[in-house]
Amino acid sequence: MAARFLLHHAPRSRSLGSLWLLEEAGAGYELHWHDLEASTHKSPDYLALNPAGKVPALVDRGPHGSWRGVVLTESAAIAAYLADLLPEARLAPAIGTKDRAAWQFWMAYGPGVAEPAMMDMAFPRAKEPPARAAGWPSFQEVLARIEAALDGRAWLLGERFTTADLVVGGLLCFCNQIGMLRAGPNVTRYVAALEDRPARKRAFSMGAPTA
Ligand SMILES: N[C@@H](CCC(=O)N[C@@H](CS)C(=O)NCC(=O)O)C(=O)O
Repeated sequence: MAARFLLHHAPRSRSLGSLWLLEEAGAGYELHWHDLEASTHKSPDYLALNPAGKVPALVDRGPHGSWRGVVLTESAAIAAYLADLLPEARLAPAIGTKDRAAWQFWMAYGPGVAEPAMMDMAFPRAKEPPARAAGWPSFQEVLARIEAALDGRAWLLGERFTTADLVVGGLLCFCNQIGMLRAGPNVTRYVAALEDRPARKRAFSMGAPTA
């Protein structure tokens, strides 16, 4: 039987976060490699899976391989889905536990606040929107919030790594790679610990198959 999950992935792209997650979870998966330069992610077949024409997209074939048409896009949605689907991987606090609220917050904070703030920093707008109308603050304020959240904690939720670290921390690692992270001591330590995770190293060292 084919692996349960099929990840549409491209090197040096956001889909690395989903690959990292599959490695953290120890899930069985196959990869469909895309070449963004060759626009394979704009083919009609792929647009039928993800009309946005972006990676990642995760196909879930179901526990017995018989599901059809179950496709998730959006990195944070994929992370939340897999964390709940694979509770034995302990990548999210269970529903009904105290830590779940914080996990839910950070899972929304990554794509809803931290990432837009990071994009605003990388690509400043010609005209800033009024602060009261913008849904996110400056990236330096985002960093200050994460710095405070990590005080005395290894990970965002405490002693246990969760998908919140993958979603929010993965963005910080990306900023670090491109030299845009002006971080305090907690975030600096946090990014180093994330970069040191074996599952992340495996995901980041996988090369596309040669034709
Ligand atoms: N919000 C989406 C963004 C995905 C995304 O922007 N992917 C980029 C790669 S980093 C992409 O596929 N770009 C190709 C294109 O738009 O042509 C997510 O988090 O999954």
